[in-house]
Amino acid sequence: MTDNNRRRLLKGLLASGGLLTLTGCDKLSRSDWFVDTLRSSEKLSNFAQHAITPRKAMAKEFTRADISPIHRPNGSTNGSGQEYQRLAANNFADYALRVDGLVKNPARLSLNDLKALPSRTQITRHDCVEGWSVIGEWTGAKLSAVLEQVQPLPSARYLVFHCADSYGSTGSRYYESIDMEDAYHPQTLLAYGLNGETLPTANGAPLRLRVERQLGYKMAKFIMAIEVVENFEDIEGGNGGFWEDRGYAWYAGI
Ligand SMILES: Nc1nc2c(c(=O)[nH]1)N[C@H]1C(S)=C(S)[C@@H](COP(=O)(O)O)O[C@H]1N2
Ligand SMILES: [Mo]
Repeated sequence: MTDNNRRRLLKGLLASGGLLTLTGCDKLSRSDWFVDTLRSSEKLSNFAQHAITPRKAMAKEFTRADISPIHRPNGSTNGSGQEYQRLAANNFADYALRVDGLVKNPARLSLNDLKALPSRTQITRHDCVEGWSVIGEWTGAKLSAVLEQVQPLPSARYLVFHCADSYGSTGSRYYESIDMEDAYHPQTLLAYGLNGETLPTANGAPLRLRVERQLGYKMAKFIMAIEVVENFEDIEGGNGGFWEDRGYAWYAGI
């Protein structure tokens, strides 16, 4: 849809109040949650702005021929802690992702539960802030599908990913956060597969985030829990991520 068409559609929508039309329009459609949020009128102008200049572009996707021979791991190459070690020893058969916080239906999702959700496979480039890139084929559950199940409350603004490792000798747990815009993006995945195989330990087994238009440090590996929050001021250093607490930008768009 061109910007002009989008503007025209929006004008029509705002005049008629016909928000349901949105669900028929691919470019504008969101989850029911999002449409529900729209129904509260104070959010409407905010929405109009987003629809006209969306932060929704798709990241470039590549072909199989472009896949890097080795998907270079970085940061922690294994989870740590008793719980993670116990789960890993049993091939993650007893793993369950906890999803809680500001949601209507808190959930515990096994790998089989996650694999039963709508999934996506995409060949994308991973860019690390250190200046190197790798291309890999990721398979995972769409994060939007998880959110449709747990139903974030209207006050929900961010998802915080709690990981099983503490990086280096800091003793602090790795964690990351993204906003709802990225959470509902169609390429945002909870990945359990890399290059046609089960996600290797070094790359974040059993589950890692793919948020394709941001730098590598946003892509939390060894995810144990997702907490839905209104703000992250009281979590760890208060800046929304392990590296953010050490000075990196919270929004690492590329
Ligand atoms: N839990 C956790 N997630 C993490 C990291 C980490 O150390 N721990 N490192 C980040 C960084 S800086 C990068 S570049 C990528 C590396 O992903 P890869 O190991 O699959 O290449 O993971 C990110 N996610
Ligand atoms: Mo990185």
